[in-house]
Amino acid sequence: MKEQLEAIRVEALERIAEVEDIKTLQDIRITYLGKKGSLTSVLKGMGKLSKEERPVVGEIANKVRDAITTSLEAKIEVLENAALEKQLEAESIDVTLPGRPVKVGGPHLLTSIVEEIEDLFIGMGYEIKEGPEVETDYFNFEALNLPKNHPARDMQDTFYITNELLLRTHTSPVQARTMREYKGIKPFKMICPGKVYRRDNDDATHSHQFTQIEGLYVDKNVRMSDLKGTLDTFAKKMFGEDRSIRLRPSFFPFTEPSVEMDISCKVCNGEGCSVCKGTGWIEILGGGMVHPNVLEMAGYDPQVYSGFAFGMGPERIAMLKYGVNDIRTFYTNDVRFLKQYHQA
Ligand code: 2NL
Repeated sequence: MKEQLEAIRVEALERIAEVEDIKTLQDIRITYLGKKGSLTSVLKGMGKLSKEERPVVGEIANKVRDAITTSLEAKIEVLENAALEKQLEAESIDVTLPGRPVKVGGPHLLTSIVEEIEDLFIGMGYEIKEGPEVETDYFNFEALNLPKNHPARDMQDTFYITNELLLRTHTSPVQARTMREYKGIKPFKMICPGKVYRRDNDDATHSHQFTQIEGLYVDKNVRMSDLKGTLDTFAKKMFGEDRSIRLRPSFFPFTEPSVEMDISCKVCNGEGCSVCKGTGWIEILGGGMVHPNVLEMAGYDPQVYSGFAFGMGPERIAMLKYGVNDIRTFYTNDVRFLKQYHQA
């Protein structure tokens, strides 16, 4: 039996030494140490030995088992290390290779312009307000001093959904809602950017959907000179400190008096050129003092409060600032157009 055990030891260690893969190593463990393994079956025959021989053979058997186990574990470590080395080798990367370019998107030109205008007015203490694009007849017209059958309603051809519901034709209803929210007592400054809709045939200067930004300041003692100063600051920040503005009388149903603002043409500096059509001035926006009827309908006492309001088209601003000559390019989204205006 001692010879048998010794033979197992020699054979097992030899095979372990030769083995090249972990799977075969597991098989070897089972062959010798498993439940039906050769060492195990030798040990099972120990019952037949004499009392004196048993502990001697038992000790040898334990040593053989320990030797095989130790050898197996050492070999497993060797093989595992080798496998890891091989994997690291296979997965190595060349960090000196140039990277693949990643395509980065950016804001749409109109988004950039709207955000620039927002930042500018936030800097002057204005809050940004938004409202629904599907509006009621009341907030879109009635509350803005445009009662039913008012001739000025014909000026804006409207997309009606029902008799009372429509796609807003301007962002003014957001302002009417804000005045109501502030219950005729709170002074405030706000601007409201957003999409508006008009029934129109699209061409280079008209679109049935476009964006508008309106501003409103309501407080005690708000005056025309406040409007002029605010718009002057806006024009200079937006188009350059060397621009000047002028106000011309105009008409809007929701303001009285109403004005239109021009900036001096930056192409000819007021001399007159094709961009300003020889006048030296370019029309930018409209505004005025909030009509007392509008204040009153919103709950502000026109004897105590006054306000100014203005409205502009970001498309027009962007077209003037960047020399875009067709409003439709904002919506057809040709990437060759859009790409030119990514400020990374
Ligand atoms: C333009 C002119 C304007 C307003 C908008 C307004 C709003 C309220 C009260 C009074 Cl709630 N006015 N908005 C006033 C004057 C002109 O827009 O040319 N927009 C593109």
